[in-house]
Amino acid sequence: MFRVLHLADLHLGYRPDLPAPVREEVYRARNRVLQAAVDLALDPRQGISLVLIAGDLFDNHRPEASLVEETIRQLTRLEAAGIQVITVPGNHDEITYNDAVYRREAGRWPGLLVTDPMPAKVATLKVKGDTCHLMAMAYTGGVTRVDGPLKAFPPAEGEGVNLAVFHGSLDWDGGERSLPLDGEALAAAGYDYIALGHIHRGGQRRLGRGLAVYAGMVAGKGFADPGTGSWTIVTLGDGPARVEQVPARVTPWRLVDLDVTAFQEPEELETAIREALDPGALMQVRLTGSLAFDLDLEGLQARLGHPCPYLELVNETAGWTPEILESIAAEPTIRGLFVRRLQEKLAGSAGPGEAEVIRRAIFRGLLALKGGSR
Ligand SMILES: [Mn+2]
Repeated sequence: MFRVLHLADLHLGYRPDLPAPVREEVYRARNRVLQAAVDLALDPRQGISLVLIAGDLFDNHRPEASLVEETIRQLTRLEAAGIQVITVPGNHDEITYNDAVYRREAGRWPGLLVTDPMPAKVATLKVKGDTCHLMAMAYTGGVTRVDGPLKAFPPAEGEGVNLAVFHGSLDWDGGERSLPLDGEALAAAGYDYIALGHIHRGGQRRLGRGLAVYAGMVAGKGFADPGTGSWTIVTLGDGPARVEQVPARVTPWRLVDLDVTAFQEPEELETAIREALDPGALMQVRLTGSLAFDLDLEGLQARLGHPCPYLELVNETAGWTPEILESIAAEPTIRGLFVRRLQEKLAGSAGPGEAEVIRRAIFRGLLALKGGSR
């Protein structure tokens, strides 16, 4: 029996789309995730004997030299402690290119670096006395033959644990550009555990007698790709594969939708935002519904200060409530005239598409007349 730390999609070197100081902070924190993984693997309480990296260790095929050095240093710590490490290139850190990190550093990459362009048995390892057959591949543009989901997987060996590592998508939906894997063929191959990378939200599925698991991305890339916040540890060699998730200390990305329709005053909105905030998270608060007051997003953001590592307010409201618009339209002012004109247009609009454009024009126009930008 042995325990495996299954990693995938660390995306080291990724810089999020955030203002400069926060971006660099999040970038540095993400690059420390590998060290955290190695620390976890070296923790004697975890009893890890094997570390699998199922693709997209790096965010691109040519990461910064200092990051490459640090990565090699961390993986060497595993080797020095007698923990075996297997690296499979992904689609972000594709091995295809001549200047790909895995081509340039192949000679000194710690552990086993998988380079076979088609599914193959790449090694038979001895792990804590167990025999472990390892099947894997490295997608290589122009060499890997894909004209549909991959089906030609080497069959499991009779004795020992059969372990597969792939970076791709189980069962092609047609819109997926990365390596498609045929679930039925994988099930028929008879592996005990299929360590997958590529799907960042993680997940697992029974495949024949084995278990296919997406470890998921531990540290998020953004509000739409927030990461799992947990490590995947697997016990093999003693009955069916057993998977456990261990919480990781990473900064969460959290997106909160807040309906503003019920609020009468900006202060109520401010209070509701404060209540929705997680002080340890990178946060986006999306305002929805209709506004019963003037929304001064910049002013609101300034009043909120820095209650968490990052806070982004996004106005996705439908604009002002009809009552507010009526009262603005009644004003003997430029903005009153503006609203009256556009409301006339709205009354004679051709269809819902045009009406929506006019509503947005009213909303943006009113903000512009106030000197606001959103
Ligand atoms: Mn990925």
